[in-house]
Amino acid sequence: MTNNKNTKSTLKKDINLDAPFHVSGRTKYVDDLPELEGTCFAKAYYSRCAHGEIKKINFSKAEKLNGVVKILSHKDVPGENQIGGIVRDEPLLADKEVHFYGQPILLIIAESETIAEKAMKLIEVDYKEKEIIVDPREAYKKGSVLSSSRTFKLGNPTSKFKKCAYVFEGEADSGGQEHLYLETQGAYAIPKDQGGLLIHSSTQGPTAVQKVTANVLGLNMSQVEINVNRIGGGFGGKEDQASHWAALAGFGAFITKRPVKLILSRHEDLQMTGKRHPYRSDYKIGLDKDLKIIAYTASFYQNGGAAADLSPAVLERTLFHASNSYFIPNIEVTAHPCKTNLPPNTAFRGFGGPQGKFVIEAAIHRAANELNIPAHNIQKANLFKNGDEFSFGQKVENCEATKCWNDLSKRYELKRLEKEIEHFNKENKYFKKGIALQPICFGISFTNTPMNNARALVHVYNDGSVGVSTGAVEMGQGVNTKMVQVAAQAFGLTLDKIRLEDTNTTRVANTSPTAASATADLNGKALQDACQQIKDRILPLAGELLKEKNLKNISFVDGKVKAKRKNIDWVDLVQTALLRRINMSAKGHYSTPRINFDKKKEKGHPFAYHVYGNSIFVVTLDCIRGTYEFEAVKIVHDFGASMNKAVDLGQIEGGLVQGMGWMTLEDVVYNKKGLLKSNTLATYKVPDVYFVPKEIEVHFLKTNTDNLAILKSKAVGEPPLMYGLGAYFSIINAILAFNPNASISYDAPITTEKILMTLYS
Ligand code: MTE
Ligand code: LUZ
Ligand code: MOS
Repeated sequence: MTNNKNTKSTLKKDINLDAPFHVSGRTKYVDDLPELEGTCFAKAYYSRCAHGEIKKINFSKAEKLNGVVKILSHKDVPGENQIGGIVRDEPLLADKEVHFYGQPILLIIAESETIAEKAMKLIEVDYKEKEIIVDPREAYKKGSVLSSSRTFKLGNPTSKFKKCAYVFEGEADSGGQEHLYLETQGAYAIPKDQGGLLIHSSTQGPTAVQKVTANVLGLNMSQVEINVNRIGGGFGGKEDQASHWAALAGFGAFITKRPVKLILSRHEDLQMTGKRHPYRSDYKIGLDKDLKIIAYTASFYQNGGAAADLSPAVLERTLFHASNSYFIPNIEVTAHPCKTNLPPNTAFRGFGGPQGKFVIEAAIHRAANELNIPAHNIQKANLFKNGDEFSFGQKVENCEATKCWNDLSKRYELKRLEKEIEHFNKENKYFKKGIALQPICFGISFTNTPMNNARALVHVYNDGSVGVSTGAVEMGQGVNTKMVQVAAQAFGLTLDKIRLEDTNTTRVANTSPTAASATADLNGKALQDACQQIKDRILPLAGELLKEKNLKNISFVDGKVKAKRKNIDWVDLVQTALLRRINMSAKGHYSTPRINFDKKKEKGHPFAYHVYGNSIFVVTLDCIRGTYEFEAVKIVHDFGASMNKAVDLGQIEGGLVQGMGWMTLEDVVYNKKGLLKSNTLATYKVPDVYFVPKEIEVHFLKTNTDNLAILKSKAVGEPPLMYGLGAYFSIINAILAFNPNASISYDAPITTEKILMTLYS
């Protein structure tokens, strides 16, 4: 996988070890696994009704089709017909009722995918339709919720509004977003002897898959092995929702005793799986005459879809990030998880954070527009400083918000840029430029404290090479490269000596999903622990061989083990150690220190640290056609001490563009019947090479603070997505330059149609 001749020549620090394999098509995904003899192919037959009672199912014709091996329903589930994680509210296969268009009802197992597809067309299901709800506000009004509402509060906003010089209130809505991982959901389940099961799954959460599969099959978790080589993107969509397909494949294999492969087509994946949660929200913001935000309240109506999935956790993060980068002394934010008849919405890069931030940014923009000042004057006046308090009680520490802001505005000459834009807008009637600044502040750690732990298994082999297993799943974010770097650094070896193994539940158990941007921190620190244990075991031997009494003087560098005067080859030390019967394998463990959260009080210190940054967006809008071009996005980002600039820069660029897409192009549209209308890439627009800003400049902020990040290299996966909000506000500002009286409705995405309507509103 990673240690291959082709990567040996490029053993620089700042590379992604996977890149040569990706670009030459040699990377293997689940569907690329060679098929074992006797492999069957499965398809899930899904509901064509968004809410209803199942009156009759007829699959007798399908069952008789030549090549159909078996058709299974909920009645055949040997264990519990239940896959819900946080709330037990989602069946593996629907029984009496269906709750969304796309919900699996039957599992068809056939000799080929084509036969399974043919069988699908012969199945008839009669439904008695019930009322369909697709809007979260309507759901909330009708008492249709997934779990309880939550409120975070600091100070007393209600009493403070009266004292504010300016108070504004309104609504702000943001839309869903399709993950569009390149590899669709899928799994390949293989029966093992003694009733065991091996499942190759495209998942971010191998342990979640193992748990769900064992539960539906009535097996012990120890009988179910999950293997993940890597996945072709997840973006949160496979944190929880890969389990459904793996459990179905496992179900098929368990019943037929044959290997079963289930891979969703793109169309099925789009219709059947959940997406980013759309939110509808109300806000009220109060400022004093110096533009300090004195009070803020917001209510969030989260469109959770038909089952809880990760919605309660996503909801929580919306509250954790409801004030973005700003200190608000009086704040009260409430979020409602609403149950609708859409596919269960799920984790998506940012995990509710972007939705929370959109509302405070809309509130600030609204205030700025009414006061006829740039929004960045308000943003800047309220940035977090050390010692401030978050609404949930954590104190602000090692805050880089102002540093990022000042560095950005100086480095990219904000004042000059504003003047240029003003000038351009005076000179041009039908082309207008808009500028927006977008700071970010994102908390690193699973907000559910117990999830912040990881383990790693390290073997040092006789030839001095090293095998590493962790709970981390590589999904394009470069975590494998980072793990290789950590092990190489610990032993003083070159990267080619380290092999990163598949992620497998029999080598590393009870793992948290690869999520919350914390994977490199958690697994990397567990890996460091394992390496240190091995080093501690061989240090006395090294001391003996090097004739060095003070073991602190011994270091592991450049393939050597060095003391002051003498050194030996790493390989020689390893071989001697093995002859002396020293254990050269170790299991490392890490659990994040200090963090805690009390859900009763809604107070605590949930995050190991925060990541900060700031960005400038400049867009040029064609006010006749409603089209636009992003001229430049410039960023100053707090990476801590980046351990791999290539990987980290890739995360910033990818996250940024994904966030911009969410705010502008990507419009997830369901009709009133719960059918997804934006169900192809012709009707669901995502950023392409023409959309990407002509210039993206990223400056690595110099910081030297201590933090809990791996090698002080801060988590980078999700934070940059939130820069994307700047795309929305820069377009709005260009619209306002054309029509200062335009009526702004703060409902993202701002598609070209909406731009035109707003320009002439
Ligand atoms: N980058 C790529 N290329 N593909 C992905 O699927 N997922 C994102 C981010 N970057 C993703 C990605 C999400 S949602 C998260 S939480 C982090 O990567 C997870 O990985 P990390 O914890 O190693 O940052
Ligand atoms: N998943 C999760 C996440 O279970 N808890 C989190 O806090 C989180 N944050 C971001 C992304 N996924
Ligand atoms: Mo990312 S939303 O934590 O998978």
